[in-house]
Amino acid sequence: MERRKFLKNSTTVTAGLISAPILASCGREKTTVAPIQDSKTVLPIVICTWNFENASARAWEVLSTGGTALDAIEQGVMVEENDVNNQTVGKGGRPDRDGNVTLDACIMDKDGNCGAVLAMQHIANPISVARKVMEDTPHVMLVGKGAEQFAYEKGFKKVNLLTEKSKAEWLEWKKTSKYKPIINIENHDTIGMLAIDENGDIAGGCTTSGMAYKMAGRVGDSPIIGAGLFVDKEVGGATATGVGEEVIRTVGSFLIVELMRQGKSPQEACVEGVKRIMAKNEGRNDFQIGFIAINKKGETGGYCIQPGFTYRTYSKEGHVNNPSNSFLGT
Ligand code: SD4
Repeated sequence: MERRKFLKNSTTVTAGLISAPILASCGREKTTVAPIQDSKTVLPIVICTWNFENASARAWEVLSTGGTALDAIEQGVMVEENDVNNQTVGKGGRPDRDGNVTLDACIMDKDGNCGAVLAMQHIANPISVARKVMEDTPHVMLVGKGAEQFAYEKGFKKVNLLTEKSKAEWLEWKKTSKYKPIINIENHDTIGMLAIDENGDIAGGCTTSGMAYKMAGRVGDSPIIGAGLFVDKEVGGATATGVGEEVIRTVGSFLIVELMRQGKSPQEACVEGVKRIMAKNEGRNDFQIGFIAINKKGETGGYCIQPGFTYRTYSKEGHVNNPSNSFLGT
C-alpha cells in the first residue's frame, strides 16, 4: 500500500510526455524513460478484443472527457460483464461442468500495480473487485471464496450469475458431452482491453467466465498477469483471448510486450506470439487464440490462429472494427 502511494507520488506525467527520470514499473530502481516523441501519436485511444462496440464506446466516453485509462478500462469491460447476452463474460456466462458460473478478471495500471480475482462466484463485476484487490490490499490475486468474501466486505452484492439461457444450454450439453469442456473455435468473446489516456498513461484489463463447462476450479489465462494481460508504460500492452492453457504456457501477453520492447510493431509482435504457440502445437487447427497489442505511441495490432478474429479501436480518428489476418488463413 505504502509503496503504491509512493510510486504514484513519484511519477509525473504530462500530455504525451513522460518526464524523466522516474521510477521503473517494478518500483525498485531508478530508470530513465524516453519521452514520447512521435507527433503523429493518436492519444487517447482504447482497443479491445472482438467487436465490442458498446464496451469500447463506454471506455472512449471516459477517455474523451479527460478520464484516466484505468477508469476507462473498468467502465468499458463492465459493459460486457453486465451484458447477459455475452455468455463468456460476467452475468450470463456459461458455467463450469457442475453448473457454477465462476469468473476471472485482472487489471493493471501504468505503474505495474495489478489485481486479479480467480474462480469467483456470485459477483457481477469481477473487474471492479480486481481493482479493489489492486488498490486496497497488499496482494495481487484473490481466489474463490476468499475473493467472494472480500467483494462482500467491499459492498458488492450477491447475485445469481447463471441465466436461464446458459442453464438450459448447460443441461443440454450434459446429455451428450461426457463432461468434456468446449475448447473449440466458436467459444470466444472474452474481453481484453488496453487504453492510453490523454496524459499518456496506459492501463489494461481482462475479464471472462472462462472456458465453457470447464472442470470445477479450472482457471485460464485471463486473470493471470503476463498471460492474459500485461502492460508496461515504457513499451505498451497486450491482452489475449482463446484457449488459456496455451497462452499461459507461453506467457503470451508478456511475450508480446517484450517483443515490442525489442523493436517489433504491435502487429509484428502479435504475429510472433501466435507463431510461438503454433510451433508448440504443430498440426493442430482446432483451437483459437487471439492477441491484441498497443504501443505507447498508440499504434495497434491484432493477430490470431483462426479466421474471423477482429478487434476494436476507438480514438478521435474514429471507431474502427479491425478484421485481423490469421495464422490459418484470413
Ligand atoms: C480462458 N482465455 O479462460 C479464456 C477464454 C476466452 O473467449 O478467452 N474465451 O481460457
